[in-house]
Formats: sequence, structure tokens, C-alpha cells
Amino acid sequence: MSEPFNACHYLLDRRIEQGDGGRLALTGPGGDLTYAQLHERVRRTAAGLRGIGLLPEQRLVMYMADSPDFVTVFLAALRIGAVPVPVSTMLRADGLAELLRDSRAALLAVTREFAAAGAEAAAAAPELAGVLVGGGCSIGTALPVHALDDLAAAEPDGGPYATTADSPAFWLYTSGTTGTPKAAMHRHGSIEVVCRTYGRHVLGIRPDDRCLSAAKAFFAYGLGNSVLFPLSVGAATILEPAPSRPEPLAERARTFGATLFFAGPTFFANMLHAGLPRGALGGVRLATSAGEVLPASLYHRWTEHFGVDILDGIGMTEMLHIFMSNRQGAVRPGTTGVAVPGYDLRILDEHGNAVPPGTPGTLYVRGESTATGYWSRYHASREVFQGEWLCTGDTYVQDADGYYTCLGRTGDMLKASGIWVSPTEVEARLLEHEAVAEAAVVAALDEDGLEKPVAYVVAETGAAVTEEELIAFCRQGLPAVKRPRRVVFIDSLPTTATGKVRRAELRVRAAGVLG
Ligand code: 3SK
Repeated sequence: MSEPFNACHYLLDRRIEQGDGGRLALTGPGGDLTYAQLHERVRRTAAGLRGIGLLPEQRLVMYMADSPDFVTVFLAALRIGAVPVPVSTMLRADGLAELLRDSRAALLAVTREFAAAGAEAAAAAPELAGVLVGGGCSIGTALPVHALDDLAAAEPDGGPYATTADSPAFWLYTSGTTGTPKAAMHRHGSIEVVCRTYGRHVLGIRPDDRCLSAAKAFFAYGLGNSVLFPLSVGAATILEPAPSRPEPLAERARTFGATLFFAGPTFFANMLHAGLPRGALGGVRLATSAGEVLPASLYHRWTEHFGVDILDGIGMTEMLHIFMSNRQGAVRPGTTGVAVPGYDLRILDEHGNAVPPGTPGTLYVRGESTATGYWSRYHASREVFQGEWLCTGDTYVQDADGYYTCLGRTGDMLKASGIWVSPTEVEARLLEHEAVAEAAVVAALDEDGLEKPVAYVVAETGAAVTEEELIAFCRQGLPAVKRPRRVVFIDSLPTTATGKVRRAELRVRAAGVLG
């Protein structure tokens, strides 16, 4: 029989046992809670959830803004062995209803901002038994409604449910750039793994840190940044319920004293476009980037402007957090760095053979935070979870010094005149042009039915740049075969809920552009 292990105990009770009860755990516009206050609120809410009939392993879908209520519900559900499922607050009611049905959730928890869409979705989820509402809001539903504040008035529970490291803990739906959403199922032990591997060894998070994440906590990246890592060491997290925008978030960083700042390349670019002053992130000691490749040019412009270094890394919802990253003092701009300690990486060709440094192939990762599979998705699970290894679906190349560079999704690579062309390489060149704000490159067939790169570009506001100029600019900085044959200007790139470019959509748009 395995040792008892409960992730809520690991993140919270341990803090109390180690004398951190008086330290600040949560701060931000939603108010402050010390570790002792959070512990008590979570114990009461856990007892309240049990009281309304939520059972171990039943799912509780969380459609909630980043707030003390989010953290309370997540930890209380883990504590009783139930399975919290934070979902994107960018979903509309029909998308939420689909996830409620797919997960067969017993409960839905909402915060005020999302109560109306939550009620609409609840009506389309026959297995749902009740709705939990935070922040004293009301909700129009025929189902039993429970106020979070009433639950938190229950007598505190006696201790966590007897889970082990392998017990089901929480699920996160992967956004995926195509196809239907899939829930990656994580175990209690994975939380300790990511806090130790990335949180401590790469981020070097300390008890005196204050974390601020532009990525919301329903996203695996944000969950680690805003909840798991800070609580694992007794640090504080700044919770911002509003959608992330550059000026207000920089203001929060200043007001609440952020020392660690987490975002993605698009957000970093938007911070530059917003014209924030140089000292805007004065107290921040380190930033991290994930979600998509951080082009070297953007890295240089951002770090020079804000005077803060960025560690670029890559994670996956299926791996819970970042498994490959640049390291402090050893950043190679434009690369994704090296394996995070605790993870193994390998690059395989299309026959499953390991390739030598310098040769591109598909990246595989192995580590103890791998999800146990996708809920109710047999074929997709077998394709992605291959024994101990997980197929990332990304094309990578390792250089002679061991650094890894992303060349795009395996299916995104294109071959022009027999040469592999990485969309990210062409995008990085376009982004070096001062008039280019965003760029995405996809394959299109020319009049001979041969693949050629086509670029979709969002120009900087007020910039007067032409297609010919950008093609000539790429000709100068790239082998001619890699230059885009057409540059199409658009107002914004189509993206997924988590900000990844929908390349499949651009490929459809590009069909016929060269014909
Ligand atoms: O997209 C990423 O790089 C990422 C990072 C951390 C956790 C989850 C994801 C998807």
C-alpha cells in the first residue's frame, strides 16, 4: 500500500506545520489571506463540500476568475479527494456545457463574472447536481445553489482524505490547435514533482517572492505560476481577476510588489507596443515565457527595455508544467534551453530512431509529472502517451552544446524546393522588421502544387510597409528558398483560447493565395 499523500496537505498543511501561518499567501484586488487564514477557509470549505454530497473522484468544474475563491475551491476539492477541473473562462456557455457533459461533473463552481454563462451551461448538463457560487452573487438555475461563503462557515474538517501520490487529483482540458478538447488527468504526486523540478530548480522560487502571472490559473502554466509554486515554498501570489492587459498588470506588479512575472511571447510583445516606461517592472527579479516560441529579437527588445531577464521554456498541459527551459545565467535567446532536471528528452525521426545533434525530429519527453492519460479518449491517449514517453508533436533540433530549438509543430513544418522550412525561423526574421508586430507563416501550394511559405502579418500601428519590402527583407536574412512568396496583412492572427496561433485556420485561408 502506498504512503498517504494529498496535494492540499503538501501545499497548505505543511506550511502551518513549518510555522508559516502568519505569512501572506494570497494578495491582489480580491484581498489578502495569510497561510493560516487560507488553511482555515480551505478546511471549512472541504467540510462544506462533503456536506453537500461531493464524493472522492467526482468532478467539480471550476469556471472562475483568478481569486481567493479559485484557490480555496481548488485546494478544498483536492483535500476531499474530489477532482477539480479548472476550465477556460474564455469559453462561452455552449463550450462550457460541452465540458460539463464530457467530464460528467457533479458540481459547477462559478465566480460573479461568469455566473450568467454558468447558469446557461448548467441547463444543458443533465448530470450536474448543483452550482457553487463565489462572491455572494446570485444565479438563475433550477439546480440547488450553494454559496461558497455558506460552505466556508462549516466546522473545519479533521484532515485530508487518504489519497496517495497516484490518486486522481485534477484535470485540465488541453486547448489543442484543432479537434475536440481532451481532459489530461493528473495525479496528486505530479504537483510535488513540478514544484521541485521547475519551481525550485529552475525558477529558484523563494519564500520572499511574490508571483504575478498574465496566464490565468485555469491554464496549466498559470496554475503552476499563481498557485502551485508560490504555495509550495510559502511565497505570496498576486491574483488578478480581470483579463490580462499590459498597463493594468504592470500597475498590479508595482502596487503588490511582484518579484516573479510570468507571461507568453504575445503578452511580452503587447507590453512593448503599449509603450510602458522602462521602470514599469522595477521590483521584478525574473520573468518566464512559455506557450509559444519566444523569438530572439523579442527577447532582446523586451529584456533591454524592462531590464529583467526572461527564461523561455516549453511545457504541455499533459506534462503539467515546463520540462525544457533556459536557465538563469545561461540563456540562449531563440532556443528553449535544456531539459529541466527530472525530465529526459529525445528527438526521433519518422521511423522512431534517435537523431544526432543538428538533425530535426519529433521531441519526446519523459518525467514524473506526465498525466495518466486523457479522460475517455482511448485512441488519442495511445498516440500521445507512449509507455514512459510522451510525444510532444513538436519538431526540435538540438545543437552541439545541448540546447534545443523549436522548429514548429511537427505538422507545421514545410518543405520548399526540397529544404525543410521552419515557420518559426521565417517568423523570427519578419519580427526583426520594425513594422511587424506579429507574424505567422504557413505552407501554401503554388501553381505547380509545390509547397511554399506564405506569411500573415499584423503591422505595427501606423506603420506603412509593403509586401514587397517584407519579402525583400526576408531575402536578405534567410536563404532565398525560405522567403515567404506572399505576405498577407491582417488585423489580428486567429488564436486559440490560450493564445496559440491557429495555423490550421491560416492554412485554409492560404489555399489559393499562390495559385
Ligand atoms: O505551452 C506551454 O509552454 C505550457 C507551459 C506550462 C504549462 C503548460 C503549457 C501548455
